Amino acid sequence: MAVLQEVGQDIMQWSERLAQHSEPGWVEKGQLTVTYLTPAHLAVAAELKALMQEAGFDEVSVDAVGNVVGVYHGDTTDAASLLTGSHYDTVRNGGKYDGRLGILIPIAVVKSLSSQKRRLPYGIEVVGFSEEEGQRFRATFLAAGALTGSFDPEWLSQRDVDGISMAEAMKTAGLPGTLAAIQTIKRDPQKYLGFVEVHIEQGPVLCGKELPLGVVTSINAGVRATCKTIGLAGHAGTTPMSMRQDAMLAAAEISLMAEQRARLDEGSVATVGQIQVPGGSINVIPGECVFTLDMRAPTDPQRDALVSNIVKEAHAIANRRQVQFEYTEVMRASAAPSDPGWQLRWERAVAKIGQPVFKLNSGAGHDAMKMHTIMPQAMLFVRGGNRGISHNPLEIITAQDATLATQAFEALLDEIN
Ligand code: HGY
Ligand code: MN
Ligand code: MN
Repeated sequence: MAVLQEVGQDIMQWSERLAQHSEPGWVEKGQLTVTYLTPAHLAVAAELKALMQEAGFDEVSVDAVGNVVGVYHGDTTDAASLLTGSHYDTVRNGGKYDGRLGILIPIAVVKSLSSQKRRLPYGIEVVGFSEEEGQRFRATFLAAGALTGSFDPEWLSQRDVDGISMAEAMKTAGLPGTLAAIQTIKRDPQKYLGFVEVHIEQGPVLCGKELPLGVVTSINAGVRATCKTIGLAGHAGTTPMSMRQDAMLAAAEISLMAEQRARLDEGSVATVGQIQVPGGSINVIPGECVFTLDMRAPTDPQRDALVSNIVKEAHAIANRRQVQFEYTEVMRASAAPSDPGWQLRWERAVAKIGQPVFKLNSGAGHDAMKMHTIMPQAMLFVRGGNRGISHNPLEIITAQDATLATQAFEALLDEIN
């Protein structure tokens, strides 16, 4: 197959083209926030649709949950397909490459195939997953969930901070917003060879080892929860320290405990990403505090031990402080070991383009861990600059590494026979 030269420049330009769309309140500050079905999100979907059409896909469509799907047929219409892609939503003030790189690289590969008028003995289906980050609604991986038949009907009635339900947001975006329409998205695994995803590493390993690419061995398991501590609001000036039921201090002690507990294990992490005293005042003892917990580990048993220890100790802290502790799990994803066959294909592809083969696990969650539930999957990581920082506007890659990743993807296609 023709080797793609300097395709990385195209990919960097396409990344900028997508990154021009951001939400009010963020775009004015030059920050990137694209959450599910906002006008900025719809604008990115339109750009992806156009990019796929320009690249020569045979079919391009937007499905009932907002996934942008491009199909490049194989040499026979009943050929099975390679499924690939990643997400195009972002965290708040996120980076330009998280998710998007894994859509743009296969678009570049199809563009090369189409320009050569080449057909493979299998099709290529590229999915721009519409929602992976779980920002606007507590419905993480909802897009991949629709493809795997695990879309939770409850999600449709979830409301965002403005009280808009997901179903209403779908209808406003011109989508059906019905479970029946969403259930038609489920993929039949028999029609696919497997799922591959290219993604930035989002960590410091490849950068530290000065390697452009890494083959993923497994994706860590995770649990996310929303939490609330309920104490007693009181006068900050007259209430003695010994008589307080301070909800925020209970949350703070729980947060520090979670940090300490995660430090005990190799590979476990625990994060309080959001914390707030609703309706708080400078001179009022917090009566209530809401916060989130994100807990992960390389295996399900290690994750489960981490979660149960943290939740048990959180209740003990709350009791000691005469505060109530409420815990609501909002996401649970099992560890997703790479399919050995697809992992080997990535290893061979990386070697074939003359790059060192380095294997690592993924601390970050990905659409691939959801697709893992119905078909074999494996991922390729691309080095992140700035020590691999991510979920941060400092997230960066190079055009050269984007070119290498695209060449590796092309080489992977040769490994499928
Ligand atoms: O949080 C994650 O691991 C992913 O970036 N959504
Ligand atoms: Mn992310
Ligand atoms: Mn991601």
